[in-house]
Amino acid sequence: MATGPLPPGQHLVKGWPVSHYGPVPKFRPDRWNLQVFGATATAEKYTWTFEEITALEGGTVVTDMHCASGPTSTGHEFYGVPGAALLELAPPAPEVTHVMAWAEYGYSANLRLGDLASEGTLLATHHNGEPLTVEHGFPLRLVVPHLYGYKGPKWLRALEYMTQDRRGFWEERGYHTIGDPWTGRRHSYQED
Ligand SMILES: Nc1nc2c(c(=O)[nH]1)N[C@H]1C(S)=C(S)[C@@H](COP(=O)(O)O)O[C@H]1N2
Ligand SMILES: [Mo]
Repeated sequence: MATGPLPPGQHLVKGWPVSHYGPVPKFRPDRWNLQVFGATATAEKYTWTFEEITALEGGTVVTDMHCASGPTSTGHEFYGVPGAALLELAPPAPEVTHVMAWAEYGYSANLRLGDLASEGTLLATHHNGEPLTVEHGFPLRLVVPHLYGYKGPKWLRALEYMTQDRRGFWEERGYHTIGDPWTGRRHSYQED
């Protein structure tokens, strides 16, 4: 069952389909880190190991997931570090308006700063009480419940603070720079 009504143009699918572009990366704990770079308040770059990420206080969110190609899957409870908590640990400069979320192999998604700060946005390590499977983004994925799925990079590796908007992977390929399923902001031609 959906946790709420479906956004316009979406259809419900069973289970949790795997959807991404390119291969599934291998997790190498010794080489893995999460970085925050770009326009941080102190101009320094932040780095966490996976161990350090999992030691941070986590939160949960229950959400449906809306792929911009139509399918909506349901019954997702994610656990992980709230985006808002990360913003406190690595404060952005006052001029920051947008964030680029970077994944392995150069996948990226741009967000408004408010999307990252939003209640519900998580850097997720767990799904329905289990560690994420590798197909769904283990060790870390971004979950932005109020936006389309392409705004949530699996295999997240970095957040780049930006002082203006810049398009990510799907946003450069015809998808909306905001990517809000509830307000008809799916395709780039719908941008005003
Ligand atoms: N690294 C990476 N993350 C990605 C993608 C991708 O191609 N690469 N696809 C996005 C899209 S379009 C969707 S709909 C969701 C799908 O997540 P799922 O496979 O866990 O259902 O992942 C998003 N995260
Ligand atoms: Mo998608």
